[in-house]
Amino acid sequence: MIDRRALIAAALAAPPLALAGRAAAAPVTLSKPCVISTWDFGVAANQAAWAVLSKGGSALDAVEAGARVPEADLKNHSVGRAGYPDRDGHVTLDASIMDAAGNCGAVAGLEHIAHPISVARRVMERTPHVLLVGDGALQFALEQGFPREDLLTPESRQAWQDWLKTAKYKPAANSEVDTYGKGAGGAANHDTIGMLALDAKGDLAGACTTSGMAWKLRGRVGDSPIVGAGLYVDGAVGAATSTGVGEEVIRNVGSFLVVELMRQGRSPQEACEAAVARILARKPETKDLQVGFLALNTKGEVGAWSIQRGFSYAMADVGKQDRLLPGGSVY
Ligand code: SD4
Repeated sequence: MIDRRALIAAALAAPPLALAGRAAAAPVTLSKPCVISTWDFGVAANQAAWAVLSKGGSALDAVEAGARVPEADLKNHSVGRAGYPDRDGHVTLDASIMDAAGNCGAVAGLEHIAHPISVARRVMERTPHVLLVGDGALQFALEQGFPREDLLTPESRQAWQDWLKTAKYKPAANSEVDTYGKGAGGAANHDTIGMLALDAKGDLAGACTTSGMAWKLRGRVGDSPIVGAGLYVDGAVGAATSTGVGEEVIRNVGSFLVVELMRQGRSPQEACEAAVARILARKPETKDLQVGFLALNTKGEVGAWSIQRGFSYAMADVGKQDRLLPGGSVY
């Protein structure tokens, strides 16, 4: 007799035919050291990370240096300064950082500090904790000497005021690309940079930083500062990061899932595809949203896959430092 539980388990494990997806770019293997990042603005971030890696620097230093680039970029309305605010006009930032040994630090709902990734690193290195939130994260950052600044630029304020006219909240897929470099009035309401690096010594590290969903409810925290959701690194296996609607990633502990699938023998590409399939299988409505995963293993093999077309990722190694590729997607 057929084991019903085994059948259900098999159905959940394998994506239905309809989810077979568009062809991914041919799997890429980078040489050590290397760095990969989400979205078009990952190219500039990778170049800063490459400056560290190419001199023999650590993956951890590289991802921090790289993540600081979009955090400071006024054209980027989804990371750091100039990020779009929450529903009430507050720019609140989420970030996490993790190394090969499992050390990690994160901040969530941090206001007034332009480089949350560096505050996350201080949480990792100078406190016994992993995650600081809100006013406590701000207090810690100020104590650590980070300057207090107003991060809401005139363009982002204008975009928020335009949004207030209708105040409809609906995450838009791929806003990271659509609104990059655009001024007020963009429909963007999510964005993130996730970066994964492998250094010359063979150590992995990752960083993830975002202003989260634009126009979010005050207090909303996405996947980016949640270790295991927006970012996960296991030095013996690989690293993964995510972008898109964080709620769906948190529900499925997405980056941890990708790393665990790699641990079980899947390639980074297969692991990203399986994690997206899991999200869709558990909640079919997510087909109208965007979630993307990026993964890198200890051999330098890369994976990238998303629900919707339009996800892009950037790569740098000794061969070329400004590669930008389309990620494969289910739809
Ligand atoms: C969040 N995952 O806060 C982030 C947003 C994002 O591309 O990645 N946008 O849910």
